[in-house]
Amino acid sequence: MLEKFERYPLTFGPSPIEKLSRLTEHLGGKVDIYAKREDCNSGLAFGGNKIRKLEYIVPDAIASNADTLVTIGGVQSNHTRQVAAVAAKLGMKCRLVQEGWVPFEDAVYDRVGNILMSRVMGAEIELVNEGFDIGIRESWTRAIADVKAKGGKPYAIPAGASVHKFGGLGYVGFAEEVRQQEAEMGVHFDFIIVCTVTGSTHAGMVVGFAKDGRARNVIGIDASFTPEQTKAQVLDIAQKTAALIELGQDITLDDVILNEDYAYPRYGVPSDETNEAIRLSARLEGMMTDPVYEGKSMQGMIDLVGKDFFPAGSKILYAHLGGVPAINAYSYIYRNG
Ligand code: 5PA
Repeated sequence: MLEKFERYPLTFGPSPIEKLSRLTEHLGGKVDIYAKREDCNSGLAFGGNKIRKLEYIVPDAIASNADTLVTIGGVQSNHTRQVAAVAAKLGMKCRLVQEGWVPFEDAVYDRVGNILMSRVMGAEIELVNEGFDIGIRESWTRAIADVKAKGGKPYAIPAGASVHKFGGLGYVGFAEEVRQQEAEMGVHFDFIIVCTVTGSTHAGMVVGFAKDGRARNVIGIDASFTPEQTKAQVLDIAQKTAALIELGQDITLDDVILNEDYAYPRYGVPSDETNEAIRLSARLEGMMTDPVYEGKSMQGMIDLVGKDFFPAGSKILYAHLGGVPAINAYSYIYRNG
């Protein structure tokens, strides 16, 4: 599906799929749970879903002769950390706008985890006091103009690398990779669980799995707490990506399954139930998840298993998209584990 697109390798290769046997057993054993470990897909500053997306964006950045990658996220954005790592690897500069998307009051929220690593990797960081919004931000447009004004050649990457013309391709490739691994493992996944915020991870999967009729088996768990905007963005990216790769099938709103039940109390703030899900998968599997994204999709998957949402015998693939470094910024919550 992606043969005509250039890809710049940044990952180790296919990310591993492992069975979560103890979690499966703990939840009653009626369904089998597996994880695809996008959280360890690369050696670039702990990896994650943005690295896979950036493989299809970097060739365009190089072709444009840019010398600075410019992007945006919240203070503890994983995306900005991954862009900083890729810029370092390519020998480019990196300019990051980090907005106050999360009203969280850990004393060192803006000193540890993702932002710490971005600083160490040499990114120039501007903290901006603006609230959460997955759309195009004025602060980002200003940063791009500023790089130009100072004689640099910016390459603009939107939040989450999502509303970029190639933003959906990486997770189309994920679906191809899963099909290959299914053939090798002799397993067929009935459902894929994905955490959704800026949308191109989910959108790419919808397009990639549409090829074998599984678009609606991709279960998005919203973590944005602005699900209408997120769902519209997933649909838009999926439709544009389908056209770009000449999928030959229409993607409609019904193909975007987004569960809104687990994003509370708001973006970036974990609920008690999210924290319990983080502890459960950590204690049963040694698999860490974070309070902003993957803890919420883990909570959603666990809750849906308990509600018999998945028919008995289903095989479920939890896409672990990374993000663990942010947990350092929430240290007070986990001070006793
Ligand atoms: C993020 C995103 P999408 O933005 O593609 O929907 O992916 C959601 C997601 N899991 C899921 C993890 C660990 C993520 O980091 N992170 C953003 C960031 O700035 O880090 C784009 C919001």
